[in-house]
Amino acid sequence: METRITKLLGIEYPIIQGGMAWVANANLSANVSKAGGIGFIGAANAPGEWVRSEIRKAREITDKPIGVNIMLLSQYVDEVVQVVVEEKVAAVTTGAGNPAKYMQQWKDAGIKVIPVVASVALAKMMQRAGADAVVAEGMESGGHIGDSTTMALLPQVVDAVDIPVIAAGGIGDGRGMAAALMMGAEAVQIGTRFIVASESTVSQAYKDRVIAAKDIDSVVTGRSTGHPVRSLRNEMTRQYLEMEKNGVPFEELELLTLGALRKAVVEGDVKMGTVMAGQIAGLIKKEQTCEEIVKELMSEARQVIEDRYAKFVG
Ligand code: TUI
Repeated sequence: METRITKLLGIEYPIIQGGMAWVANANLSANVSKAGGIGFIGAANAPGEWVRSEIRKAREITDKPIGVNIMLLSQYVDEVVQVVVEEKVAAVTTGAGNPAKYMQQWKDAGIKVIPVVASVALAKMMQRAGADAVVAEGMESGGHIGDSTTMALLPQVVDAVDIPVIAAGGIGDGRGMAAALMMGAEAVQIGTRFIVASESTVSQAYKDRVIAAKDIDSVVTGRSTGHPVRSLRNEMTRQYLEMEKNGVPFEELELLTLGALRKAVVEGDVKMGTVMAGQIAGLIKKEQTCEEIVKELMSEARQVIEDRYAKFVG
């Protein structure tokens, strides 16, 4: 399945792994790349040297292209920007902001730049700034989200820019992938399903919580702070939403979530930790290797495209 994205990145399948904070380390990302998609190490709030060390670990696992996702609100953003240039990673995705001021130095280093956007306005701005592609991410996604759904955002972004568009948010199987391709996406970004990959090193409790999730188990906290975050409902989100409803100040709300993602991912505290996951968690029923996930996405997508074509056209 060749698209402008597979050609841009030199990969076999149009599947990119979301650069999830604390989850997307060298082991996960390298194994997605090894399976023929492309993995992105999530730099999140980590220092530059951690990112460098993960890039090098990933390169010991695979010769295939590897990317880094840069979370633009990080206090270490400037050093991470520098590290990806020095290490000459294949591609960078960015989240939670506008990466325009870093774009030229990445392009000069031959790095493909793919900002994650949640609006048409930012997508157009990124095209003008020289982006190679954009990820259009709907609010079905886990973590920090925008306001539009993938179904509404994706075709609007596809119409607004000429560069290739990658669809994200709410895609967990080949049906979702096929639908995104039908709407003009040239690849999909998958996050939640890779959390439960065999090669994912998150706590077993975190994986179990994602696998147990029902369709309506995710909630959005932090709308009042301007940084809405989707995670699976638990005691922490119950307390947070209650405090938010009562107008508790931002600083106090922050205390509840400080270090809470680490608590869930590393320590397995899925009651008071933040269990970031997308709305598609309810669809995810078992742990599989990255290779099985990539292969299954591809075969299901091909199958439904063929079946629907036969049913409606052929
Ligand atoms: O960035 C993400 N997902 C994330 S980042 C993250 S770590 C974090 N945790 C708590 C608070 C904030 C961050 C966990 N998940 N996805 C990409 C994404 N970008 N979603 C939404 C946006 C976005 C939002 C506003 C991008 C740009 C923007 O405004 C740009 C501007 O400055 O105009």
